[in-house]
Amino acid sequence: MSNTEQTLSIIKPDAVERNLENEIKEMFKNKGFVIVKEKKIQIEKSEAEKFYKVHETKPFYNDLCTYLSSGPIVVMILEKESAVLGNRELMGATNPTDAEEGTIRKKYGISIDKNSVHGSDSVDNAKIEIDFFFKD
Ligand code: IDP
Ligand code: MG
Repeated sequence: MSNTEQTLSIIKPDAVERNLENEIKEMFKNKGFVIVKEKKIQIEKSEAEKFYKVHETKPFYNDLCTYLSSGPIVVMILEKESAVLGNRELMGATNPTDAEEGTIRKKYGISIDKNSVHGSDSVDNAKIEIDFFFKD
């Protein structure tokens, strides 16, 4: 039985700024992800606050939203079998220090805040996040 899913991926400002967009996309493609839609945008802080609303009580919320809106990002819909979990595995742990060899965050992440990529954490959140960026 096939279980094709879509998930939302963001290449964050630290990675776009270092021109890592193509290398990171290659890592997705090499794992069998299809990039269904993509766009390079810069968002307002107010939009980042909406996107990360789940974290609004966290001490790092304000810095996180300032950061995500600080420069261009690449937002993508990725598709493959079990895409949500597969993307989380390929991204690696939130803190690059804890990320496994071969993951994007291990390879490119600078710190827990500048960790190069975002990925949806569940199928339900993937739908919400895809709508957030791609609902016309
Ligand atoms: P995730 O991106 O691996 O799903 P979340 O816990 O959802 O991690 O946190 C969202 C983002 O907030 C992280 O990617 C990271 O950039 C930032 N973040 C998470 N925890 C901390 C922290 O303790 N200090 C600073 N930033 C953090
Ligand atoms: Mg998360």
